Amino acid sequence: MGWPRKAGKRIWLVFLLGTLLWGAAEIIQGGVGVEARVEDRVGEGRVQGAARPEDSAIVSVKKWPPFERSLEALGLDLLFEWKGRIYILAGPQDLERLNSASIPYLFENHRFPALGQPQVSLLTKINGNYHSYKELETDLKALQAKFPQLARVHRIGQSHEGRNIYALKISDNVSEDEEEAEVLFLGCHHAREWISVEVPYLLGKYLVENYATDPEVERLVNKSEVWIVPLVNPDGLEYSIYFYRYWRKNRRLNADGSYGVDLNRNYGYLWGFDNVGSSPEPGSAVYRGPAPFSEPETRAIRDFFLSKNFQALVSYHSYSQIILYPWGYTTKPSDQDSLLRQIAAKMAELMEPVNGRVYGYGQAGASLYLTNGDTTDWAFGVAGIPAYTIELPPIDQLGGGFFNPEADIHSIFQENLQAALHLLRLFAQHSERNQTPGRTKLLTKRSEKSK
Ligand code: 0X9
Ligand code: CA
Ligand code: ZN
Repeated sequence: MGWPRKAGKRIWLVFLLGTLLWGAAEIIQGGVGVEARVEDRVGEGRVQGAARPEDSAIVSVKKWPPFERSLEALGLDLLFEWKGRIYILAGPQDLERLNSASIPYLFENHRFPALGQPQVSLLTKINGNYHSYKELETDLKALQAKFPQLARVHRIGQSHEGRNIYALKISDNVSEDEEEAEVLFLGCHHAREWISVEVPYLLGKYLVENYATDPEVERLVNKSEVWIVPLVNPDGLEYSIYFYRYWRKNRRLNADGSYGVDLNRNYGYLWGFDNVGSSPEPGSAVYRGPAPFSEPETRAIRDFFLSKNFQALVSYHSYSQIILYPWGYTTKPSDQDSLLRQIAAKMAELMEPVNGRVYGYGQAGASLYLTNGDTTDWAFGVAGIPAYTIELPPIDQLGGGFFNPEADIHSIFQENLQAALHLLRLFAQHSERNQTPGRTKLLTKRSEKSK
């Protein structure tokens, strides 16, 4: 969940910014007063899942191997390492866990006074230029209205709280299902990763707006069906905007009174493989849910995916500035490792000259940390297609973590556009060469192989 790679002095600035947003969220929240107070959630002597900013603390634990090993099992929200300590965003339930694991910690809230530059234009609206659910809905429908031949909005499901999950289709003859390469781009499994809504949305906008003037865009749009689901977790995003900026999961009310399932641990391939890559504890930031595909949001993606014949998938997240591919559940490479690596390397190579940002790449389970039940292991596991998690900038917490300045949205999109165009070229070309409809046999399907 965004583990740092280096430390430096910018730590202060970053945290000041975070605290500022935090403060703003509290103000809004005070005015709205929807969420239960913490006392309401302490039932029968049990502290329930933290949800509001004032319920959480930043604590630090000494970076010491035995502590690190115990921490791994707790599924806490690790923020960064600094001067030999690990900083953690912890709610009351998390503090209980640290207590029962006998891990000593220090409260660090005093280190981060609210100063510094806002990263979104808080004076106009709290999410600045980032899309809220409603703003995205409006903008998607506007794209369809402006480019009726090329863009169409589909509703592929609903969230727990009844918000629509939209898929934007971009293609020539968009109302017809043609024999063209299908590629899927997903955004915002995780609520606080706001930039991951913007990148896929802007990709769709770019393709339709440049269709008439850019012959390559025209060719790619004609030869493929690009599907974009910019907001997989609408309830979580709204919660992150209006209540608690650091929210990650969806908004399921769990049996123990805590909230949220980590949608990127709820997919059905090797779901719950172990308790390192996901957690069985409802209050955990990486809670996998009660069953594979227990969540309406992941079911929407599953059913939509299975109704099509996708040849590649990208799921945008933040942060770490790295391109990841399966497997995530193990450090062992897949049988397609060299091909997955080669495509990732090419994407990173095309991205770098745009703004000078260097994206790392590698197998997810070996590069970042283990996960199970994530989107890309599932897509690769069941359909054998190249599936990438692109962790958008910055590289680390010190570079801003989940809080990308509005001014960076455009440049982050521009570099990611090059990676997306590369994938489209690869598959649009492939289906041209094959002249065969449906899935190209770029990768061998697992189901077709002898076990
Ligand atoms: O933990 C995640 O779900 C992703 N990182 S994030 O900080 N955006 O939460 C990483 C998923 C990478 N995929 C695998 N490791 N399988
Ligand atoms: Ca078409
Ligand atoms: Zn994420």
